[in-house]
Amino acid sequence: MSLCLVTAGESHGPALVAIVTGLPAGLVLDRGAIDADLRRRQQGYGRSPRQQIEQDAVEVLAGLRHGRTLGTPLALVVQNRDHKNWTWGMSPWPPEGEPTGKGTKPVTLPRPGHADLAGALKYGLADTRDALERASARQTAVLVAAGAVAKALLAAIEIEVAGAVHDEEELQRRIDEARAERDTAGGVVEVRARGVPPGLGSYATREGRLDGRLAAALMAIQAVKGVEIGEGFALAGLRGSQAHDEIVSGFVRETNRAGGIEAGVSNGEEIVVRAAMKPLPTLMKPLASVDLQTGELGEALVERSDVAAVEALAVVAEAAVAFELARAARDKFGGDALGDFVAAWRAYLERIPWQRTR
Ligand code: EPS
Repeated sequence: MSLCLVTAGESHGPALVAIVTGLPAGLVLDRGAIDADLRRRQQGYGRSPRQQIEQDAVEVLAGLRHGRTLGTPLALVVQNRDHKNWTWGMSPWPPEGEPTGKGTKPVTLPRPGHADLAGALKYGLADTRDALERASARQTAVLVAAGAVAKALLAAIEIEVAGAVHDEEELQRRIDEARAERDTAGGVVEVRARGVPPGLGSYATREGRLDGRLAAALMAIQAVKGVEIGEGFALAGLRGSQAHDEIVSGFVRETNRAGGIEAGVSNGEEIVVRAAMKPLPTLMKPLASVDLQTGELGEALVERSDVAAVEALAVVAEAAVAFELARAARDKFGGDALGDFVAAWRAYLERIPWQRTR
C-alpha cells in the first residue's frame, strides 16, 4: 500500500492536522525526534515573532500504541497556540459575543505574491483571510511531523535525509540588509539523501517518476519557485560527454551530476535536490494593490510576518523529500509489518550487483 499524506489546518485556527496512511505496523516512533524537527523548523534567521508564541509539539490521535505504529492511519496534530488571540476571528463556528482579538476585520487589499487575490477570485471570498489562512506556510509544521515519521521508516532501510541552506553566510547578510530596509529575502536550500538504493521510482509511468514526485513535492511548498535535481539547469549548457556520470566497477559512479536519479529512477548515488524560495510577500513597505470591495487603488495588507524563512524551508524540504522517498520505498518493498518491508529490501540488495559504497 502506498504512503499517503493529507493535511488540514489554518494558520490561526485551533490546530494543524496530518493523516498518514500506508505505514507498516511495528515502526517505532520517537516523540522527541519528531518534536526536535518541529523545533528546527521554527528556528532560523529572520523568522516572525509568531515563533515566540508557538512551541510546536506533536500529538498523536490515532494509529500508534505504546510508540509503535499499528499499520492503521496515523493522525498527527500540532496545536496553534496563537489561536487564543484569534478565538473570535478564527472561530470554526459562528462566533458568539462582540468581535474581539485578531482577525475581526475583513482583509480586502490582496498582497502581490500571496494567495489573497487568487483565493478571493477563485472561491468568491469577500475577506481574503479565508484564503490566506490555509495558504500560509504555517501548515508546513505538520508536513515536518509527517516527514519525521517518514525518516523513521527510511532509517529502517538505512536511508538518511538532510536539508540545509545552500548559501548560508550570504543568506545572513541578505536577511540583515532586507530587515534594515523593512523588506524580505529568499534563498536556496539543498536536500541530500544517502543510502538510497538503485530502483526507487519508475520510468514506466509519468506518476511513478521519482524526479517528478520530488519536484512536485518541493514545488508544492509555500514560496518555492524553482527546483533542480543534481546539476539541474547547468546541465543544459554542457555537452553530453561532460554531463553524464560514467559507470565504473560495482555499477557505481565517480561523479553525480544527475543528482542520483536517471530516467525517473534512483541510481544508487546520493540524491541531491535544490529548491529556490522567493522573498516572502508580506511587506512592511507594501506594494500597490486594489481594494476588492471598492476597486480603489491602495496598498497591500501589512501584518506580522517573517523577513525570511529559508532555514525553515531547509527543514520542510527535507521532510517533503523524506516523505516522497519513503513513499517510493513503500511502493517498491511493500509489507504490512515493518519486518516484511525490511526483509524485501535486504533480498533486493542481495539480488542486484550494485556495490554499496555508503
Ligand atoms: C506566514 C506568516 C507568519 C509566519 C507563518 C507563515 O505568521 P503570522 O502571520 O502568524 O506572523 O510566521 O509561519 C508560521 C506561523 C510557522 O509556524 O511557520 C504566512 O503568511 O505564510
